[in-house]
Amino acid sequence: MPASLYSPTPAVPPTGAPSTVRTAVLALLRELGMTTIFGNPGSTELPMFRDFPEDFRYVLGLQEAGVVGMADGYAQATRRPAIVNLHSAAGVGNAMGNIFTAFLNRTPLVITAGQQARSILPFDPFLFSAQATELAKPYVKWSIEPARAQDVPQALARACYVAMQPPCGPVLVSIPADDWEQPAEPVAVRRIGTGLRPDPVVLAEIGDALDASERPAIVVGAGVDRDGAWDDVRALAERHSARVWVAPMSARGGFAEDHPLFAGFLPAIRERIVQRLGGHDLVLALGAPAFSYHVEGQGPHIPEGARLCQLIDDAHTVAWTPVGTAVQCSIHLGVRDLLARPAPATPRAMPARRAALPRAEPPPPGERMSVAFALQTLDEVRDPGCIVVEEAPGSRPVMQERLHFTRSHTFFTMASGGLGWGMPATVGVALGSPGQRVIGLIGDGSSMYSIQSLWSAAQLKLPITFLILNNRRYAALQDFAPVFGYAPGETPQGTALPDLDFVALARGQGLEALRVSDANALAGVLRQSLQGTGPLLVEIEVD
Ligand SMILES: Cc1ncc(C[n+]2csc(CCOP(=O)(O)OP(=O)(O)O)c2C)c(N)n1
Ligand SMILES: [Mg+2]
Repeated sequence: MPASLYSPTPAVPPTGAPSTVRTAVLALLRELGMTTIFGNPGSTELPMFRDFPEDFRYVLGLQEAGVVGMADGYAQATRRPAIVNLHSAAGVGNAMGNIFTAFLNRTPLVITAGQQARSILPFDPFLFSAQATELAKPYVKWSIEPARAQDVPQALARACYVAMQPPCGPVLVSIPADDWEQPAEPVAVRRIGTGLRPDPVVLAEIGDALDASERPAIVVGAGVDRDGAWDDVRALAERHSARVWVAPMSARGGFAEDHPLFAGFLPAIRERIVQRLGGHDLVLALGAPAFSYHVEGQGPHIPEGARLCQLIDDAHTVAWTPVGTAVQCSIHLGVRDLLARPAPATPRAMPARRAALPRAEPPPPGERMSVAFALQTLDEVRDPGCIVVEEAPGSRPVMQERLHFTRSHTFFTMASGGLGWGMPATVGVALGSPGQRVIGLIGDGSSMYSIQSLWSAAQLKLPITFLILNNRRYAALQDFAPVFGYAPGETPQGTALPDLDFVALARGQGLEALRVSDANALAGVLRQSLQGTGPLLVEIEVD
């Protein structure tokens, strides 16, 4: 179940002091449990943080992409909304890629952006934001620059409730610098329901279709894990002997990969999805778009003769899904409703288990190890309870074969495809998961989009193992080249990444670091790197 977010206690200012925008906002955030503020400050934010209360924590990111990425990871790990503070148009601009990602991740983020003082706004002042509420659109669910200073606390409360309504996502409040000292009434925290029960008539149709199906498949998306529906989905799959696929580009796991019903991962290519789902007469998509495509495709979206049914919390996705029956709902509530129906009288036969993969071999002497070997080794040495945050696009298909996730809340990546999220998200997930080791599994190219996150990890002394898969290139783009008509062996421009020294980059930001090139040494290095209490970086030289 998602955490219940709101207590019905009114927020009150410190006794005796006049209530200002600042005291009302801080009291509101305190009541909402949002006392960790992710930010990168500028002059317009300095008034916000005067007399910063001791029970609040400011988490500094050295570039705004990292600030939002950290907040995203933290919100996902804690299952609560996170608050972000950015500096004016420049800060929001730097953050935009990860705001886009938070929008697609469905992460509830309340972003405050500093604005110049109201009295000088008519004169296009230095570091103002011309159209502050438009800047982050369309990747915020709601944005506002309140008409009056005294409306700021109320706007923040509303922003928080909007962020938490399914589908969750980022919202933005632009706050002029001179507002903070102005008088404002405290805002009482309200109790807000955030679950969506499915339309019972459509749910019954979907349940009937599932009961009538001879060979059902379930496709799980990030919505399953996000919504705390992992165990219910397993129960549903077992009841119906349904094979379970992970949706294309899913940002979270949704089903134990060692379960006999686990079927594998769907690629983001229409024809291949249809081919892999071939033989199923019903496809039940849970918390997943059906489907996310990465390249053009032709023909049907599902196998001929099959029916698509979908449970998803997003009305837009319901609307664009090209075929079948869909119902908007919270996944845990929808799946519970399916489970509340009587089980089929005669259980279906269990489908065949998927074949095991041959082991990846170490490289011949003098050659770099394969990603398959590196990730197989990681799979063998890490505790399955360890959390992995991944952003290594070219290695993703190999990871899906070699690194197995079997528990809820242990795998995070981004839904958007926008690089620069993984490094800071690793930091945010670790900050939001006390007592757990977090692995950041990041490509050499991806890590460089927000490499400053290493500094935040070092300052916060978080138990993170950054594993940089250094193949000295943008492999994903090189692998993709033939799809776009490149001749075999032709290398696309701008895809070679020579001379990056990740050990030096880490040490320069206060992190311990080491490089491993010897496949025989890898297991020992990894084992060691997963112990201890602080962060460290291991650069793995891969092919
Ligand atoms: C913000 C952003 N810029 C560029 C891209 C295009 N892109 C997709 S994958 C990729 C390469 C990533 O390289 P790396 O992290 O080294 O992983 P590898 O492909 O080598 O496994 C690039 C540049 C993107 N997805 N997002
Ligand atoms: Mg690379």
